[in-house]
Order: sequence, then C-alpha cells, then structure tokens
Amino acid sequence: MALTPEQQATFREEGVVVVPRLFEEADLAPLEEELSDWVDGRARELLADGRISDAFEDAPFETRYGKIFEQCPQAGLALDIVFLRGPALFEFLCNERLLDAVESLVGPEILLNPIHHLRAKLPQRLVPAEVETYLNVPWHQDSGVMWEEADPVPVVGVWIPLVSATPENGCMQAMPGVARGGHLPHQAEGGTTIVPERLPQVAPVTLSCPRGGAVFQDKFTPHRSTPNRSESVRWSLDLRYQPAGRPTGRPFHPAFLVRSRSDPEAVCDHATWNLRWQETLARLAREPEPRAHRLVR
Ligand SMILES: O=C(O)CCC(=O)C(=O)O
Repeated sequence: MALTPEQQATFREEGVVVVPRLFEEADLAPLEEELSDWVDGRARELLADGRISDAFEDAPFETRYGKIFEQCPQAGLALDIVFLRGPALFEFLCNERLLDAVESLVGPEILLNPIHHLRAKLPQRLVPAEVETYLNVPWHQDSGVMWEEADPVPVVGVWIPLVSATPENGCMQAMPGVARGGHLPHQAEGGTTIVPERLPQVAPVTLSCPRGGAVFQDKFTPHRSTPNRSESVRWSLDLRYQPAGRPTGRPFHPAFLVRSRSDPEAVCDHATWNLRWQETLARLAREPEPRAHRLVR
C-alpha cells in the first residue's frame, strides 16, 4: 500500500511518520510462526541440556522468549535477521504492502540495505548490561551506523512492531523536523549516540504503533528507544530500504534488490539472500570487520 500523499508529506517535512495500518494479519502470521518455532527449538535444546527447567510450551509469543531467557540468557544467542535467515523472514522483507509503501518514498528500484535487525526487547529487569544499548538504543541517527558514502542516498528506515509497541513496552521516540540538518557527530560512549552537545533541542515524539503498523524514518532523524517496563517481549524489526545502484553505507555487507519494475527477474530470492549472508558471515569471521559506525570519539 503506497503511503498517502499526507503521509508522504509528513515524512518529507518531519522525517518520521507512523502508519498505523499497513499489514494484514496474514502478512505477519507466517513470520510470527517462524519466530515461535525458533523459540520453541531453542527452549527444547536448553531443556534437553538441563540449562532451563521449564520450556513454557503454552506461553504465547509475547512472553515465552522472556521466560526462557530469564532461566538462561544463552537463549538470546544469534537472535537476529542475518543469523536466522528463515524463508518467512525473507518473504516478509519483500512483502508487497511494505514495498509499495517504500516505493512511494524511494522509487520503483528498491534495494534492501544490509542494516536490518530483529529485536526481542526484553522486560527491563532481564536486560543484561552487554545488550543494554542494543535493546535501549540511545539517541542516534541511522547515518551514524553507516559510512559517509550513503549520506546523499535516501535510505528509509522502516520500524515494524510484531506486538503493539507502547510507551510501557518501550516503543521508539524520534525528533521530528530535524532530518534536513543532515548528519550529526556520534560518539561510542554510552552506545553509538549523538555527541550530547550536538543533540538537537527538540521535543521528541513518542512513536506508539500497533501491530500491523510501521514507522518510516529518514536516516537523519534522531531516534531512540525507551525501556520495556512491561512483562512482555517487544518484538520488532527495523529494516532499511533505498534506491538500487547507490551506496548502502555498509560496503562490506551484501545488499539485495527486492523490487525492480524495470527488470523484475533480477530480484533476489531466499536462497541467494541466505547464501550471500552465509558467505559474508564466514568471511567476516576470518578477517577483521571494518568499523561500521561513524564515530568522532
Ligand atoms: O527497536 C529499537 O528499539 C531500536 C531500533 C532502532 O534504533 C532503529 O530502528 O534504528
């Protein structure tokens, strides 16, 4: 579904727009099932190894992972898009409604930028210090995690909650109307974050978003996510799309053509996506990974 002219105008002017109804339940269900199967498999393994005492087989998607994690934090290992790489996940990255919306912002030749994550944001009381700034991301722009080569490219961030995101369970916040100012310096201290003296003095908007909706953001829009004060897991995806044939800001990671009106045959399939990430991860395990984030200190 293309964004409405009003939504497109909000995106252009504010650098962020919440689209509360983008997906049907049928778009999300296969992905939720694939993730639930993954949690189930991990729970069974840990139970068999004696590392957890209860696999919580009957717990729903929103809470089961947290209950497993609480017993054994290794439950969270390799829980991200590039490690999971399942068919439903790939199918979702190429979802027609999603790409129609993206097309209305970046045009008909669409590249999936390699910066994409699945976040199972735990209840705050369970968040280990090592992943604090991955789950409670401090103020940053997406340009801060990309090389400068992507500055002129309209990379659009799409944040998709798999359970309704609210202030209670740690939804996102963003600073509207400042994207036009471009890239701001980021530092490593406190997790990749805008240098405090350069943080715009703009009142943030809280981006509550129901399941079925999505938040679209300019790569220069400062955003952060707030702690999850609920007892459920706030599952979400954050994806990035851009016009094909332009730098991604991650030249050492693969990018994938997911829609092409001029050459539909050229779009990537699940097997290719899977293989290219496998090859890339194997290569990066052998050699030092170049620095991905753009940090001034
Ligand atoms: O999901 C979150 O909590 C953070 C996501 C984020 O920082 C992003 O989409 O760039």
